[in-house]
Amino acid sequence: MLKGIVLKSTGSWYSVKSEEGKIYQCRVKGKLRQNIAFSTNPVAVGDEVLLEIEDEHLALILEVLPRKNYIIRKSTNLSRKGHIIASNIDQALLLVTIKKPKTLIGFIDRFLVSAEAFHIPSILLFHKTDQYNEQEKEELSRLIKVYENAGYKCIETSVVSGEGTEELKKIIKNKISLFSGFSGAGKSTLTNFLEPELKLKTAELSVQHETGKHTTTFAEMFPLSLGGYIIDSPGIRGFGLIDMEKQNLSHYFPEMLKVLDNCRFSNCMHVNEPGCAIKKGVKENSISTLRYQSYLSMLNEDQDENFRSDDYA
Ligand SMILES: Nc1nc2c(ncn2[C@@H]2O[C@H](COP(=O)(O)OP(=O)(O)OP(=O)(O)O)[C@@H](O)[C@H]2O)c(=O)[nH]1
Ligand SMILES: [Mg+2]
Ligand SMILES: [Zn+2]
Repeated sequence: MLKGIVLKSTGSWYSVKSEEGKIYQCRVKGKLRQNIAFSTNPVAVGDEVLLEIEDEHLALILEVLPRKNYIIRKSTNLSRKGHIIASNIDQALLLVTIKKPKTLIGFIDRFLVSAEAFHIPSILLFHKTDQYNEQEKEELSRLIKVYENAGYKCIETSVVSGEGTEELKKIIKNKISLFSGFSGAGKSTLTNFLEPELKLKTAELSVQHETGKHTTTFAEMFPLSLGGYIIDSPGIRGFGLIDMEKQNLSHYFPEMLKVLDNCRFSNCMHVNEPGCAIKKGVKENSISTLRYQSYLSMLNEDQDENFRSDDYA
């Protein structure tokens, strides 16, 4: 039996690169489907799989090997199941733009919380820096401070000016990195910039709404000439958290995790309790109000609502 890694999934067909470096078009053996109950996709990009070779180009996926980690989001607001965006990744690179499109704070924080929960390091790419005027640049600086203060690495990038792209190359070299973010944030453009041969499809934003057109429809993993892989993925609109213990939510905010041992009550939810170290941090500005508000909104939403809350509709 041959081992391989899933490069692309289009629903029922998968492109898998075998250990020997050959690409096979694969289907899943029927039985596999019931094995993973919580996800709507039994096989995700980045999965390590066992193959049964059928001919030179075709194979069957017999088994998905245990995942080191994965990024999952709820498929619909009514579902308890989630869609695995990618697995076995070294880092998630989240593209953030404050206009064209406007990335919502609630989305950024839900994404980061989800990545923390699965121990995936996240880096924020504040992209399209060439498009901002002075006032927007100030707004951007304030936002960057919020996330640096929370403990995240932040890089300002642009494919127009080239800003940050050398630093980005150093970060992605020899790693498996997932590009995520709103539709139109520039994930495919940035992937093309890093690997021009790919010529991935990109599209201008819709003029009326300044939102993306969901150009990329399937996640796909691309080898980089400088070593490592990029996973380009479809733009996300809302990010629903999968079954998370509310009691543990603050553990997934690194700046809160650092101080929560100092709360007077060990079961403090950091809302109304006296002697709360997190609320003290917010008051003293060592914890950002924006982040704390995100925390509260995630805490108060029921699981079904939070898929919708970031939707543009
Ligand atoms: N000004 C500017 N525009 C950029 C930059 N990067 C990407 N864009 C533009 O942003 C638009 C959307 O880019 P895409 O790469 O298609 O965005 P995407 O994130 O892949 O979108 P989906 O596939 O829909 O999720 C295109 O018109 C790009 O030319 C940048 O650094 N600066
Ligand atoms: Mg795209
Ligand atoms: Zn507290």
